[in-house]
Amino acid sequence: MSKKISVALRAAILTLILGVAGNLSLNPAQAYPIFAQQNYANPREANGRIVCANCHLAQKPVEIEVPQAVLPNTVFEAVIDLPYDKQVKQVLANGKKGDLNVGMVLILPEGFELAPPDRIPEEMKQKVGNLYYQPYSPEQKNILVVGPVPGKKYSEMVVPILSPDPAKNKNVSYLKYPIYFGGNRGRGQVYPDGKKSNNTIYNASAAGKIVSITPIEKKGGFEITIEKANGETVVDKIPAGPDLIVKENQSVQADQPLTNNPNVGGFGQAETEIVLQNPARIQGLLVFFSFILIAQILLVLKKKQFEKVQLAEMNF
Ligand SMILES: *[C@@H]1O[C@H](CO)[C@@H](O)[C@H](O)[C@H]1NC(C)=O
Ligand SMILES: *[C@@H]1O[C@H](CO)[C@@H](O)[C@H](O)[C@H]1NC(C)=O
Ligand SMILES: *[C@@H]1O[C@H](CO)[C@@H](O)[C@H](O)[C@H]1NC(C)=O
Ligand SMILES: CC(=O)N[C@H]1CO[C@H](CO)[C@@H](O)[C@@H]1O
Repeated sequence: MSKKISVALRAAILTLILGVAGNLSLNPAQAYPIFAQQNYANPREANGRIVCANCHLAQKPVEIEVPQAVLPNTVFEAVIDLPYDKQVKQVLANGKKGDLNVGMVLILPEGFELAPPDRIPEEMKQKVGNLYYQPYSPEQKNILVVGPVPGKKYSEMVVPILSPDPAKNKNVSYLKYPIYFGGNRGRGQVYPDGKKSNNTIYNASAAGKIVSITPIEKKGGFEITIEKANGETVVDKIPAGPDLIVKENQSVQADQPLTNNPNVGGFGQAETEIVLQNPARIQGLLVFFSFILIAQILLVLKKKQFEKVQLAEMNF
């Protein structure tokens, strides 16, 4: 029990250090997996979409590699890759530019879970590093999340996984199972409540002429006043972060972009398969192979014997 608490404490301290080091406020747009955890009982929707895509609108590729088959009650690794250009900077929640964070959700078949530390081989521990994977919820130990963590260090992750034992868990069978994976780099564009983050494009809310662009004191950003054809005015607030691409006196259409799109990150999902292999089948297979081998040897011997007989006959 105390071990569990200390792991949680270390994770909390790590998050704090990362937050301070990265000059981040503990802004929710940074803490993506927790958002999904709070808002969705299951991170994978019925149509197969992983819910992170609701806030991370841009798409970027992700990769996952697992063994083709595993034996029951065995520790193996899933290798995750979130490729991106490490040089790029993104708009942080405070409007400044900074490095991208990464995060991911891994949906394993029922019964599979994070390998307990005492079962992870030393060599695998080295590869895992200081990442603390957490179950999605206390009931869903087969779903793992991590993030946000610095992308420069963790764009490749190794997840240590323990396979279940059908002899002990009746819900599990020796079958081929799907594994779903979603990975993200960079901040989201929308919060779960629908509000936009600083890391997205801002469009004109109405058609008309831009009559003024006023910088917002202290916080940064701009207030853009648009005068419609009927003389009414609307004010579009742009937070610190995205760059303006319109000027005073310019005419704009409704939904015309007022800013660039500062987002450099993106989310992607992938799926793969794993076979939970019955060791009895492998033993059976080995026995079968041995038989074939013996049969082949016997055939060869038989042939040699036959050749000898032939030779003997020729010598007559
Ligand atoms: C098996 O599945 C049932 C129903 O889904 C669940 O209540 C039970 O906890 C599961 N057993 C194990 C060992 O996971
Ligand atoms: C803003 O404009 C961009 C580019 O035209 C478009 O892709 C995007 O959907 C628009 N966003 C909204 C909220 O209208
Ligand atoms: C916009 O138009 C007004 C009135 O014609 C003019 O005074 C102002 O200088 C113009 N602003 C810019 C940035 O061109
Ligand atoms: C939506 C959002 O993330 N808004 C933030 C944009 O940046 C300012 C600081 O410039 C923050 O105060 C906002 O919360």
